Amino acid sequence: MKSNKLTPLAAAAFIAAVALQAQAQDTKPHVSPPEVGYQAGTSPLAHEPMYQSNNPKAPPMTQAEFDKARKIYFERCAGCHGVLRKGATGKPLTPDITLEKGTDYLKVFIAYGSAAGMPNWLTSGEFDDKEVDLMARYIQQDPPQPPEWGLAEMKGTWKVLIPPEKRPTKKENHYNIANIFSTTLRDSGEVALIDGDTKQIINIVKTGYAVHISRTSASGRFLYVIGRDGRVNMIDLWMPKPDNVAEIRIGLEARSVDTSKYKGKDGDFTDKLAIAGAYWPPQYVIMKGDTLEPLKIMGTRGMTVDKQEYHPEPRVASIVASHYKPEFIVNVKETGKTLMVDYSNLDAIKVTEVANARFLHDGGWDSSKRYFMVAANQSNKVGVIDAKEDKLAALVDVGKIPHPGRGANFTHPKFGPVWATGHLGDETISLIGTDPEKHKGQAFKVVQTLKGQGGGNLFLKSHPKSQHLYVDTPLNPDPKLSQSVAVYDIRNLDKGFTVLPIAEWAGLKDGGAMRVVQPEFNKAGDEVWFSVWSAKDKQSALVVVDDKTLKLKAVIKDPRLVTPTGHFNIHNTQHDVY
Ligand code: DHE
Repeated sequence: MKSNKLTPLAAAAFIAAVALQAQAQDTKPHVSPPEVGYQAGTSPLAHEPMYQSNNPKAPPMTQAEFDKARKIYFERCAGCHGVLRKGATGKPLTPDITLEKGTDYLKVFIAYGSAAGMPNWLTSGEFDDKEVDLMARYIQQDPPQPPEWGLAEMKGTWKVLIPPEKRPTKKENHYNIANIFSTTLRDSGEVALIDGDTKQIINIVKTGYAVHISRTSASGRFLYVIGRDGRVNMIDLWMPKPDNVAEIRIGLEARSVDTSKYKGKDGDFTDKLAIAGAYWPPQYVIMKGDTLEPLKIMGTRGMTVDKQEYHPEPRVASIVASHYKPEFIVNVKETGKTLMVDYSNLDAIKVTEVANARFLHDGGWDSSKRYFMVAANQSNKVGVIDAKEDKLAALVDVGKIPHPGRGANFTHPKFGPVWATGHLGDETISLIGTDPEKHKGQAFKVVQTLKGQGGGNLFLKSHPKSQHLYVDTPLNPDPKLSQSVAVYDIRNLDKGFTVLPIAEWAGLKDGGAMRVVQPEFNKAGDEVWFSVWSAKDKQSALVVVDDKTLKLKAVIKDPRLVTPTGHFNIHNTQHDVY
């Protein structure tokens, strides 16, 4: 943006700070630049009014300054430092710590960043001198708390657009529903429903702000989509033109949604319940599966798994529905706990709290669907949750900042069934054995580590009918890597990988960043879809690859495909095929 000068006092403090850092031997970055960029996304809380409390010890701020700083904080800082500044990926920034450091010292860190991963906001041109000063003063004030969001607020946003009795009684369209893709259009707050057979857009459906993921109901008829603003949309795929039938806002900021999938001796919960997890307030909500009526809200505030310290804002990360029991598996990020939530009696709800590891994020089932493999990303571990026994089967050390999405399952030629994760912080792919019966020696151990194109991986995928493993690297700073994917031949993993130039194949004239993100198979398992993700004002596309030949099969371009990122094939999402 502007000038990058510091006052002499601040410059002196900078030198002192660097010396102090070296002394503290904290010079090894523990957060990579791609990770910082990824975490430091805008929070919808930036637009929530919050109360300013006056701490007499903190440097003075006018209301206008405070409001401006608060907005910047929620746009740039909250993702790493937390809503209440108690620390997450970034360090805690509560007044007990910041007041002691003082404005000049804090300005240095904000301006120049730190070796531990704090971005250099001034020298990168993102902030000017005034903004650095503003933020240094702001983080010495008491953190303002966003409002709570209870049943009354939820009900105030709850809309049943088409009641269950007015919905189709049979499928009223000719689409092959099982092969529809729901593609996230991140910055337009929509999903594109795309016919996987014809590659035509069926409908663009309005959803929440910066929409995040889509999940399918157990029957495959309904699609549930969550926005970062906590809005859940329910889409009926039986309608002549599939569209929203219900919506609700379950919190002020959220990332995860799923639906009940258990059918067995303890009941048939097919399509009966939905669940969504919030970042703020820290809570999850169980809803009626057909209308999204909120039934039960459960808070996640509590003690951390390791130091057993109170955490005021443990965010709900991935949620999956168990196939073994009427349970949702809810992973809580900051406390590092996996909650096995028995939904069979919501009036006497039973939650088994499994100690896992801190900073739980994303994950997926192993091929038997008994073990849920979840990344504890800042702990560099994958926790293995046994959904049959409701316990932690293992904690596996993997590479730096594992980020599996839902991961990838395939049969290793030597070690049998494995589940794979890539990493944001390094170029490796860890293959973890998942068969404790026939391959006991390898079960829940890293059996092989593949070398990939580079760090900045977000997602990887395979399919039971495929011989390939696809690995993206959208957050790698090198455009060559962020715009292509690596493909491994599962039968010959030692051979290395083939690079597919996906963004180049898209043939975009004005594509900008063109980050290639999230491989997703079609129902038949013979083609793989990728998003070519550019900025909102640039052209994006979807690229479809033939899995057998690894050749380009189709490019889907349409002005309505704004910032496509994740995509979810109905059949594969319904049956947890990945
Ligand atoms: Fe995601 C899954 C959180 C940024 C695309 N993301 C998830 C899940 C969580 C999460 C907790 C697991 C949901 C589940 O399984 O129930 N994501 C976050 C963040 O907190 C983070 C780091 C920062 C933010 O501000 O949101 C973040 N995510 C991103 C992106 O920038 C991505 C690449 C693009 C986008 O659309 O926003 C992105 N996240 C995804 C996708 C999935 C996901 C596509 C689902 C993967 C799957 O295969 O299921």
